[in-house]
Amino acid sequence: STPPPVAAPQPKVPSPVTVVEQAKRLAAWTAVDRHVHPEHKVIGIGSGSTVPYVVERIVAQGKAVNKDRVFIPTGFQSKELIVNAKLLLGDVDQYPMLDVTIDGADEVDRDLNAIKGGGACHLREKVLAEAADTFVIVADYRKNSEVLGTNWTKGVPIEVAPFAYAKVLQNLHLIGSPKATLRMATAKAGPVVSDNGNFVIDAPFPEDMMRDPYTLLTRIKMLTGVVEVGLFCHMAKAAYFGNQDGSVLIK
Ligand code: ABF
Repeated sequence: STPPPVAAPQPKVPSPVTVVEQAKRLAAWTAVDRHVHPEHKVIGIGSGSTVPYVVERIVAQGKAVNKDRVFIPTGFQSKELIVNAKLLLGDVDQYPMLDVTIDGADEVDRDLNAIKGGGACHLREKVLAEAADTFVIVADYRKNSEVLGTNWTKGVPIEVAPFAYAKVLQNLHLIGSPKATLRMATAKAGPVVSDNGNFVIDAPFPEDMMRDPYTLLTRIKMLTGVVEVGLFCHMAKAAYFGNQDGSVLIK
């Protein structure tokens, strides 16, 4: 008797997670291909879940080019990434001038202003962004918007000196963020502590204030006790967003 027909293998329908991961990878690879050139010797590596794909693509450029480079991390996670990829680790106090920094973001607006700090690394991220000749953002399609605060609704991340947090919170309430709160790890574990030993406040502001992020940034930064604000204004040279359909949007 003839054996029953065997079903042909079906292409896997990608799960939403796979689509998002693929979008992150596309953005990261495209940004590395366009901005990390063989003559670049000091490279800033940001934080978050998109940045591993940046490192992956840099490693693919080969040992011959990478052996003469030094990589500066924005925090513990990126330090691990650099070390695990067997790339040379450096610090920004040794290398205060970077050729290029590539980092993720929580949201990017039409003028390339960004909210960063969802991972509580924005102080070091801002130092490396500012220190670089070229600062580039990589993200998936969910991070792209016209006005900050549209997709990222948790608020502006603000790193504060621990002993000043209550006063900063009070002042944030007064300047337009009545829902500003201290970021907690868990109720039991207490507040999130940054790599610099500081606390983080998340401060949502109304849309009219988010439409002028630079003015908002300067107002928040004036509050005593604020160490750094997760609003990156006029810093990025370009932003790359991986799309669901496999294309990349470049802003
Ligand atoms: C860092 O990682 C942060 O400033 C931002 O909070 C986050 C973005 O991460 P992901 O790539 O996981 O979206 O860059």
